Amino acid sequence: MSGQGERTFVMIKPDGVQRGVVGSIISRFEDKGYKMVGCKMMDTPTQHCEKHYEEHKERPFFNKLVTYVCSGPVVAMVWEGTESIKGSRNLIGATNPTAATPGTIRGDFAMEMGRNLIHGSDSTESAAKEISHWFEDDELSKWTHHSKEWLF
Ligand code: RTP
Ligand code: MG
Repeated sequence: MSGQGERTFVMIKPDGVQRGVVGSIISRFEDKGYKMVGCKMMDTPTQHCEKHYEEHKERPFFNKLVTYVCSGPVVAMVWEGTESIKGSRNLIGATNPTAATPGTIRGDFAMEMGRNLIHGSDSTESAAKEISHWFEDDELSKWTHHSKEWLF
């Protein structure tokens, strides 16, 4: 943890980039009050993606998932704020967009499990692991709101 609150890893998957909703998704996180401390677009090497989703490697959907996430550039981000891990998962919504509540990102922007737009860390342990898997320390900013400690 650093700055105000905890850090979480969020990734806009290739369908989010292809559909041009990167800005809309980032706005949801800014509107919530979270602070972006890292952001980069990248073409994900297969091995890097497999490592990210290693907890699912025995699942039947694993290969399809990796192919999907490696099918185009993603936007990898780190967001900071009070209970940002849990809060981001709430903003993102249920894994299956059909079940995701309207008002959540998946509920508003997605239709299918295999195209569910966005990833968010699911625990303190996975956030720490994923942040260091996707970002070098010097890619994360320590910026602060100037003279606005009251601002969330
Ligand atoms: P994510 O890790 O991407 O944030 O998604 P999540 O926590 O909501 O869901 P998780 O269980 O970790 O699953 C990872 C991703 O795998 C795809 N998936 N497909 N039955 C299926 O076909 C299936 N189940 C999961 C989804 O893209 C999901 O986000
Ligand atoms: Mg997950």
